[in-house]
Amino acid sequence: MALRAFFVALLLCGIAGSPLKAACPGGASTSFTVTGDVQKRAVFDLRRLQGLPAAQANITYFAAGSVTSQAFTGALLWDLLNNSPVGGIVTDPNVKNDILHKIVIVTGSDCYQTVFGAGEVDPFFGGAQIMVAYAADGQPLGTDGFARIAAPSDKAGGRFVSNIVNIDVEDGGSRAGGRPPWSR
Ligand SMILES: Nc1nc2c(c(=O)[nH]1)N[C@H]1C(S)=C(S)[C@@H](COP(=O)(O)O)O[C@H]1N2
Ligand SMILES: [Mo]
Repeated sequence: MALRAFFVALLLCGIAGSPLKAACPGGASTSFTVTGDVQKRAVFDLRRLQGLPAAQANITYFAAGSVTSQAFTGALLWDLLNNSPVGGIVTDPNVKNDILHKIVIVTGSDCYQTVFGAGEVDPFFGGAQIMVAYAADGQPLGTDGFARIAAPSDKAGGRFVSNIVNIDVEDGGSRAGGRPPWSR
C-alpha cells in the first residue's frame, strides 16, 4: 500500500514537475544570454543593451486582434550580434555564404520562441531592422521584461518575443554537420 502511494506520488511529480515547465517559469526578464555559433558568448542586461548603437522604430501591429502603435527604442539584432562583446556569428569560410545557413533563436522566460534567419537580418541580404527593444514610447517594458523583440515590418505581434532570456545562433542549414538531411 505504501509502495503504491509512493509510485502514485512519483507519477504526479513527473507530470507536475516536468523539466520543460521548470525551465520556463515566465515573468519579467532582467538579463539574457547569447549562445551558440558566436565569437564570444555574452550576458546582456539593460545597461549593456543601452551601450549598443540605439535604433528607433514606430511600429503598428496586431496583437490579440487589436491594433497597437508603439515607438520602440533598442539595439538592432544584427548590431548586437556583431558588436563587442559578441563579436559576430561564426561561419565556415569553406561553405559558400555560410551566414545564410544560420538561424537566430530568440527565447522568452516562458519558453515562447521565434526564429529569425541570419540572412533576413544581415544588411547585405534582407537587412530587416529586427530590434531588441528596451523601451516603448520612452518607457521601460515592464511586464514584457527588460528586453523584447520588435519587428518593424511585421503585421502581427507574434514575433515580438518579450522577456528575452536567450538568443542562440545555430546552423539551420540542411548540411549542418556536413551531412545533408537525406543521408541522416
Ligand atoms: N515571451 C512571450 N512573448 C510573446 C508572446 C508570448 O506568449 N510569450 N506572445 C506573442 C504574441 S502572439 C503577441 S500578439 C504579442 C502580444 O504583445 P502585447 O502583449 O504587448 O500586446 O507578444 C508576443 N510575444
Ligand atoms: Mo498573437
